[in-house]
Amino acid sequence: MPDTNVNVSDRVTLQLPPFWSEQPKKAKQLLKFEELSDRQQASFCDIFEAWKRKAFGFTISPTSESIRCAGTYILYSIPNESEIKFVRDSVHFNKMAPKLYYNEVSPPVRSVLLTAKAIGLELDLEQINLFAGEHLKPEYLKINPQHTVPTLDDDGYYLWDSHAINKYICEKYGQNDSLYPKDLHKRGTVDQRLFFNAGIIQPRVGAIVGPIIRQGATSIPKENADNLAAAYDFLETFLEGHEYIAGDSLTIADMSIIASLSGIVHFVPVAQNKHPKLSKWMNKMQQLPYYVEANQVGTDKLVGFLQSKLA
Ligand SMILES: N[C@@H](CCC(=O)N[C@@H](CS)C(=O)NCC(=O)O)C(=O)O
Repeated sequence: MPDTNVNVSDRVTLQLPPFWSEQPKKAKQLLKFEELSDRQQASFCDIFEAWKRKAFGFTISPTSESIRCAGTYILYSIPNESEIKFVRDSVHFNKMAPKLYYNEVSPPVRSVLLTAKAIGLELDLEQINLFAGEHLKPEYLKINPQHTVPTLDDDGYYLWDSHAINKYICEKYGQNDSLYPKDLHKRGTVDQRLFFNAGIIQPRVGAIVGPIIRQGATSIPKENADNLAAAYDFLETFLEGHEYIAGDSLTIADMSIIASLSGIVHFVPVAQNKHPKLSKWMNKMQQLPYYVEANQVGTDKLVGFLQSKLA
């Protein structure tokens, strides 16, 4: 951390580390974050964090990194080469939290909630009542003609499908690439697991849950349960020699797959003897500090609902 000298007032002055003098002289001129060198951007983020802590306490988010990535201009002036002045009014925190149309009962929604928590991204949550058909209203169809949740609204850019959203928010708002690695081989494996979730797990879970929710089914056909259990077998092999679904560290593949499985395993159990690695991984995921809020609450609602419908 560079030395910072923070005075909280409408204009906040911070001491700059010496290398800031590399900045071509633009005295008293307002600059855009994008105009800084990489080194200055990194330093600015540290300084900005310190300023936020002092000015607003620890809870404010999104992070300085996300402000940078959001392309929001942070205006400042350099009246001399050793200090920086923030113009508080020019930093619009509230405008910057992307909106997520969501319903926590939905597994793909919960995968996004998990990812957002992991990268410290605050989301402006807007509840969509699927049972009341709010996702079929014209205003929702306008932003997502596929009428699914989750849908992200990032300053007027609309994106749906949880896998696409998770990749997007990690790239744009993540502090580093740990959840969605830039290394091609690591990323390739994460993508493969995401497609496995989208192409194999989600449809197999949907084949069980859909008829219960939409067609009044009161039991789970054995064939559908077996199909899903076969996907558990694949996951068991993915975890061979690895702690996480796509390798040795937590990625968005873990978020997607835990959100898909956490509810349905109450009805199509993961067998401890047949799937020891999958069981262990699920237990580990439950230890994430934000797990209860981001995934457990919605899972419990889904499980309760399904239980009430099954004979
Ligand atoms: N592949 C999509 C699946 C999204 C999806 O099917 N969401 C369900 C809730 S779990 C939904 O919105 N269903 C309402 C509909 O399809 O009309 C994703 O990962 O986001």
